[in-house]
Amino acid sequence: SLDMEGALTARDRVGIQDFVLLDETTDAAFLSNLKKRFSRDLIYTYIGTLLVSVNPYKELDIYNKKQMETYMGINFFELPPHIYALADNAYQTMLTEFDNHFILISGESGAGKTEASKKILQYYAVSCPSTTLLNTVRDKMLMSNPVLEAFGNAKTLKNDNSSRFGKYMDIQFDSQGDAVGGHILNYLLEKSRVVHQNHGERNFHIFYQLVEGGEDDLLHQLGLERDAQHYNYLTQGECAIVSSINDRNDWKTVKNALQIINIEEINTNHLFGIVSSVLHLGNIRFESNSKGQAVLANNDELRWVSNLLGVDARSLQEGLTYRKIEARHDQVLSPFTVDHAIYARDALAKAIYGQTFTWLVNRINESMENKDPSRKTVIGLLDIYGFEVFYVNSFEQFCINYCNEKLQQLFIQLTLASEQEEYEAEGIEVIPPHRNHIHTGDEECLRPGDATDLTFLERLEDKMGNHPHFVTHKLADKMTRKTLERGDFRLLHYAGEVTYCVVGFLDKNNDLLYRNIKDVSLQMNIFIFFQVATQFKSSLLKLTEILMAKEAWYIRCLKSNESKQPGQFDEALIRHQVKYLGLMEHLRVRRAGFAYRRKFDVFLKRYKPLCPATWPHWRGEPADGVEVLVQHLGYLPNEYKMGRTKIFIRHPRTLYATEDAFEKCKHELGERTSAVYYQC
Ligand code: AD9
Ligand code: MG
Repeated sequence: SLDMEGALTARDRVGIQDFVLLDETTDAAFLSNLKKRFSRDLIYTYIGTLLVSVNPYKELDIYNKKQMETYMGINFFELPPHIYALADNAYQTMLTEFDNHFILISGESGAGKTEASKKILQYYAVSCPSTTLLNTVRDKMLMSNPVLEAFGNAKTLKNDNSSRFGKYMDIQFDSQGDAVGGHILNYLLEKSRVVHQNHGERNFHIFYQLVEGGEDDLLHQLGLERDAQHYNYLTQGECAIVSSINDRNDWKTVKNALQIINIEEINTNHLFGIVSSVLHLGNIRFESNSKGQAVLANNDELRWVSNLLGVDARSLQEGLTYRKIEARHDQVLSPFTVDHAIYARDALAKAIYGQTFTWLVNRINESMENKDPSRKTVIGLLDIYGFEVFYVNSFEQFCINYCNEKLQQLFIQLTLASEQEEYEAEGIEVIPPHRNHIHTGDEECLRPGDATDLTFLERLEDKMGNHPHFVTHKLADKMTRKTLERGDFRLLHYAGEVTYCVVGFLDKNNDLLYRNIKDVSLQMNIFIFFQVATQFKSSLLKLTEILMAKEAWYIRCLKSNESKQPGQFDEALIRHQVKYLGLMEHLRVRRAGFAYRRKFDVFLKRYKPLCPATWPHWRGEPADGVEVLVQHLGYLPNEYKMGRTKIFIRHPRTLYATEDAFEKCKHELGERTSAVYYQC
């Protein structure tokens, strides 16, 4: 019967689509709701306007054009939660309020951040009004993705397409809402991957794409073998072939994308020349002569490198085997040992690749540049590398995790402050909720200037010795000491404990190129400037400023399981993420004051069928209509407050009851309500 149907509400079928409406704010209730939805492929759930997303590890049919159209211009809460709804809401708000926004996408490695950012970009590409001229800007923005992913993503143990750089992209809109331009800021590429990969990991995708997919002619010109196994820099991880990756197809996509972002053929050739030169460099071997000095074991590769880069072969050879020492007016060449030579070779490969990446980002930015200087607003998309912990963690993990820590702090700062601000703006008084202490790391660590890795560690001990979230072998108690090596330090991050091995920290931090290698590399016109890893901290600081000046939207991505299995919901893993991402806290803050708030007109539009006085039309002010409506529904005075533009509802159950009534009424009204509410 109708009653029975009515009783089986949306809630039973698909769980609660907004955690704010949960009966109780326990971890168990939270997880059970998430699981219920996940089992029905409903990967999105709100906490108010924050979007929680659980990686399904399978293609869902929810990202097509029809879905996009469904979400265009809708009210946020009217349709099932979707990333398009959040994208649309940010966009509509930007248009009506003419201000800047950003979408912060966070979550650990493999949680789905990059996929989310792509979905958002695709949504804007389809949903914004279009003219032929602007279509080209749009295509370029979309096509920047495959290119940057080819050069900046790699297979790691956590993710087959792991971002190894941080990316902040501004999408610029004119006052009509047309996407008119874009700009990318990139953060600290993990250059060490160019010369070294851990077991089970790969180098950056582009190398395999080129070797697998590159046309015969091209490979011939570049002196490359069609075999990744041939290259030192591609084989250390022993997994050149990955089942989820089709390097040959990706090669075509990247080539096409390079064209669309206006990289001329000559530069494309140059670009692949440089990529190849890195592979050749990696195959240069050294031998020790009778004096213990490094000499080249093979000349072919050197010749290829010098040809491809357009640098003098002799000075390249010299740069790889001698150090230039300046003595008064003289320059003295001091020979390297084999180890030093390998170090110099790898340093050059990393520098070349790093600068190429910077060059690419600059070219992409030129091509997406907004030529019209008139007033514009932006939506920024932040997609960085996620928090990651491996068996051995080095400088790269330290920077990545530090970056995540900073963004978590920003999130906390922004969400709590903005909650308070909204109450004030609406003239509503609430007592701020009690907050648990949230762990913060210490940024003191990101400073150069030590002589060796171990003196760096000692200085860390001096500086941080008393910090409760920092421990080393020397500082540890007996039990903990057993789990630490002498060169280790351990930090308690917001997302968990990580043990870092300091070996190589200093080199990586200083990012030194030997002097004469630097001279060689300066011969290449592609070099624009030298980026030092320690700039990272200040660039993150700048990023924070950029973000603080905008209105924030949040997507919190959760990794469903460690083995990339479709549909698998690893409860312990998810519980841990829910905890460290502060989702329960966020939820409690949302509910501590007034759990729910909606603009008067929106509230009225949805619930007006519930009251004869407001159905089908309310002719007066929306605020008055809302008042009449809630009186009719029997809201008690302490259950809600009328703000300046919104109604605030204290307990979810109040709204909940209203929702249930609405569900029932919808059946009775049948076709009269046209919106496809809760069509999941
Ligand atoms: V990392 O910090 O860059 O290592 P991300 O970016 O968080 O990480 P990514 O977006 O790359 O993770 O997602 C990892 C994989 O999960 C993807 O390659 C997809 O295979 C899978 N994934 C993620 N999101 C979705 C989705 N919405 N639908 C289907 C998804 N599959
Ligand atoms: Mg990513």
